[in-house]
Amino acid sequence: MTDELLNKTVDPAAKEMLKYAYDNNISTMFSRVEEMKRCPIGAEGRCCKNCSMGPCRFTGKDYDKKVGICGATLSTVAARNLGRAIAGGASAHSDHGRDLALTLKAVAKGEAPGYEIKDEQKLYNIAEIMGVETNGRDLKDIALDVANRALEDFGRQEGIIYYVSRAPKRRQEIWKKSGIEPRGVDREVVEMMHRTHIGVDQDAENILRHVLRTSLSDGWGGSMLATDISDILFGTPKAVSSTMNLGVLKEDEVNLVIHGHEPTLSEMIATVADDPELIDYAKSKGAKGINLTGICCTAIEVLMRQGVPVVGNFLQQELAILTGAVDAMVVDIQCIIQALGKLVETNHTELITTSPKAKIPGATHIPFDEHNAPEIAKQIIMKAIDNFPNRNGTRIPKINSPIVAGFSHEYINYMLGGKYRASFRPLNDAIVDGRIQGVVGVVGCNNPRVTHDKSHNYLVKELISRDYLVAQTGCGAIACSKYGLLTPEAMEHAGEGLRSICEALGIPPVLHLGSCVDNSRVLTILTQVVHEGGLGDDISDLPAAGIAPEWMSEKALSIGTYFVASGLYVLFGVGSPVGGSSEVTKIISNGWEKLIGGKLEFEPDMDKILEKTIDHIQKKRKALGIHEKKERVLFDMEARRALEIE
Ligand code: NFS
Repeated sequence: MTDELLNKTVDPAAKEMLKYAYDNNISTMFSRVEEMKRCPIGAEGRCCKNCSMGPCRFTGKDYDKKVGICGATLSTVAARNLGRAIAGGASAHSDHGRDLALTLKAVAKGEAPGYEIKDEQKLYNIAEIMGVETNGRDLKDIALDVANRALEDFGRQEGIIYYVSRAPKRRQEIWKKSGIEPRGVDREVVEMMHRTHIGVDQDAENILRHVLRTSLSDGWGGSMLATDISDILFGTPKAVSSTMNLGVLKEDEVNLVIHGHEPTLSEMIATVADDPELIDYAKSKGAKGINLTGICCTAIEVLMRQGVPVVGNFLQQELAILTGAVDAMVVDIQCIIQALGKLVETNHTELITTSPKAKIPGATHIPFDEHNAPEIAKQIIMKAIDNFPNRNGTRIPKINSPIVAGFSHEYINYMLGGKYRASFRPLNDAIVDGRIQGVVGVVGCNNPRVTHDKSHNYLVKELISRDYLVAQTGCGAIACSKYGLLTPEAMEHAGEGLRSICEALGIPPVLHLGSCVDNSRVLTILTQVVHEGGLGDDISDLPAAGIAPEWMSEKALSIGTYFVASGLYVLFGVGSPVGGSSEVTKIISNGWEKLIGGKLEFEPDMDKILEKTIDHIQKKRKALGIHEKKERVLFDMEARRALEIE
């Protein structure tokens, strides 16, 4: 049994903690996944519980020919289930974006002490996109208008969201033609819930079209706003080095772990943690200092901007507490599992919830308010310090890896061309001449149904060895950085072409782009590659693809779908939430490809994912006429003259 449990991860630090959990009879997600068998009906989207005549389950022989009590077909049911999941994912990202817009508004009005506008240039850029006048205006007035326009995008009833104009022209036309231009973020989500209510939209293709629209309101709306406003308030990331994995916890310092998603509180904690008074207070309790670390996406936000080390990804949240060294874990929203509340009953960790939207039984609640952030951040750090003397033996795995993160779209632009001639030209040229075959995003969660971190690492290594540049975000980025794949040294795994480019440009072959909302940075990068020229006139022309090999959240589904709606081929591992309906499976792959140029597939076999990704990218290269390797010819004078004569 231990071996079986230990084989659920490839991470040696996680293995150490799982062994401890096993020896002490402590359950974790890794063990509970064995006890909780998957419901095959629900897993494939074959169950409708949208009204209380049911739940109607599509089972038995010829299940696909059955209908529910209301007459709903399996394709309607599967499409509705996917629609509701994506509405959930889109609202999570977007509510996060809304909170940041409200914070920006409070900062602009001088009501959020401790916060400031860190990246003025980014504010000007976003103001321009939103049509906010900047000439001769006070920075705070511009920020107020930007915040108000961002907020308009959530509640917009007519017209379309501002950022649609950022997409390539042809993409905008495709959205318009197929009727999926996103209007207000809230409107699309509400309409998704309405359409999937009993007795409303009963045409799978039509429901799924609105799924695309809802996801676009996330990708080009809520998520992109979250990223941009975070950059304005906390700074646009630049390359930064740090460390990763459970070994970043310290034996002799107060360990405070931040977990969740929004950077607002975590940034403030990172700022306040250096306060000499607090450090003295920590010393008075016998600690050498305060060690701030994080888990999941909020950790990535402060990693990208302040180099804060990361304890681990989604599946490591319980394991961090089991080290006995986490004096406090402060959480906000999303991906914080309820089991933590129970786990801290028998461990010394103080679990602190901070959002009115996310309380957990067993946790202490300290409500966060951006109008009084430094005080609250201090209070939280004091709680961690006060808990340091209560430790009852620690077992920190001595395992961590270096990482380079911080590849925002702006920083990549700068890396590619230098400050005065920033441009994506070198990247486009490398793709055209084949030294880089294509660009693949390998992103998303961990899922205990598949081996922790294994698929992320396998795919990334295989891709870079074949000259595909990889971009990563979220728990996928944490997964690969634990094995050194997000450092310049990862070059040794890269193919010759990719290596030559990375060496020339000084970038690693795997780029860490940020948290999950920062997948919107990938949209911006792909758009800039299109605008740079030479690779078609739309995202769907690019030799690019996206993979979420270990996904589990509704947010992941929303991200994958907005990439599809933006023209990309996206593959998910694990299993298909619509696998029960062959019709829905067809609509989201071939049907969507015809409609909008992108397609969504679910494929549990990693080798098939790799093969399909490569096939797709090679097809795109062929369509662009760049599939044949051209030797780069250096012309001498004689050759030049010959050309002129012709
Ligand atoms: Ni993304 Fe970030 Fe991780 Fe999955 Fe959860 S932390 S928002 S949802 S588990 S990648």
